[in-house]
Amino acid sequence: MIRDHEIAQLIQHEDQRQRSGLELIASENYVSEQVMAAAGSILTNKYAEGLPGKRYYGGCEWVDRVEQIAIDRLCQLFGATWANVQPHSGAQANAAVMLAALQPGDAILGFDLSHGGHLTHGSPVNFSGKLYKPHFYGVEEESGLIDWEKVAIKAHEVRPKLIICGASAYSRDWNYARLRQIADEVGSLLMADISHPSGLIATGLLNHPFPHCHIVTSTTHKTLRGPRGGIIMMSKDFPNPMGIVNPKGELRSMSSLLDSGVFPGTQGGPLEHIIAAKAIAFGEALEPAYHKYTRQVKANALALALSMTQRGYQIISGGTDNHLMLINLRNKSCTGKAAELALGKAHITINKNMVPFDTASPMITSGIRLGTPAITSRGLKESHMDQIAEWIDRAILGHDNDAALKSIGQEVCALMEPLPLFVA
Ligand code: DSN
Repeated sequence: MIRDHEIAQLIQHEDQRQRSGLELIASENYVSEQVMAAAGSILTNKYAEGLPGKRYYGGCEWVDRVEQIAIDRLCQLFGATWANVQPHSGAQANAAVMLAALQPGDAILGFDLSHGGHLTHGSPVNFSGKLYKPHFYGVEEESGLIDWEKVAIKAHEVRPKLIICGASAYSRDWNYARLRQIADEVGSLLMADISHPSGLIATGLLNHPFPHCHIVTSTTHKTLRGPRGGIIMMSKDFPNPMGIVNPKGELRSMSSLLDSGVFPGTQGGPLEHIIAAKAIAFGEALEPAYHKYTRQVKANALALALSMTQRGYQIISGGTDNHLMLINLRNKSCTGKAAELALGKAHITINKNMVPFDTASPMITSGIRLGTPAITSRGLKESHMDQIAEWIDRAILGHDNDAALKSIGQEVCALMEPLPLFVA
């Protein structure tokens, strides 16, 4: 019970916003009551720097068990043999990997942010682009697809120490096997950041980065449907290829470098309340109901993409294999910014997004990104997707007509308000 009236009221408004609207931000989701309860639990009071059984503080006997359960369930979910569940976010997970695997100034090769990549994969405004020497691959202008042979050419040209695959706005699957061949040819480590599609990967609906990728990172709050946070995993440990030794002169394992990359490298005390919530979410993801959920996420995305295409919207890469789609609005006389604003007035939450080869700025953009993880958690099915596409189309075409947007908003709320926030 929150007694701070000011904050309680604001949380109440946000609760109402989440219940009444259509949440189409591809990176958002709704968690179960038990995940929320753990995230708000008494474990927030505990300091536990270190790892289970190896802490710098007393009194860790219970959080040790919580954290070990989280590690074990995560390894089971992804077929990993090693995991660290402490990163506070996906960005923190990626920072820890780079600290462990690279020296400042080393070359890295990632997917271009403006083509759908992520800030932490080498953007010049991020630590990854400031501390390391970033190079990028992108999609083809015609097809909107990544050409793996062009990635190979780029890798041979720049000889990166780390190749990063994974994206925030790419609706197609990844060829991890080909990327591993490329990494081996140039003597690079290969890291997959599966933050977006991790839930679909865990349930076998997309290619699996293991055993091809040396290291895999993810957030836990997108398709994985856990609390906000990050994770790092490996399917097989190996001696670090950088030749880093311990005080006895022995080559350190990659797992020990990654653990050190998280703590003390980039973080202090782990958030054991969030780790408990992660453990619960991983447990939920091991249940058959979660497989049903991820299949529905994918089916909903396919249905929404089809309905948008039928209304004349151009989806980058021509469709979707996963939970999201990136839509080019250049043929609709509406910028991404204007679409985001108009849809917001109609109680439909989306984000503006640059499209590949965009000439508009990141604050304006020529596109929008739509995703189905959150609406699927609320119980929506393929049969609802055409209605959603119709609302989006009406809102974009009438983006400067506030009365029309208000009327769409009333229809949206009539559908969404009676639905629960979380359907297992
Ligand atoms: N904010 C995440 C997303 O929306 O995809 C990326 O960090």
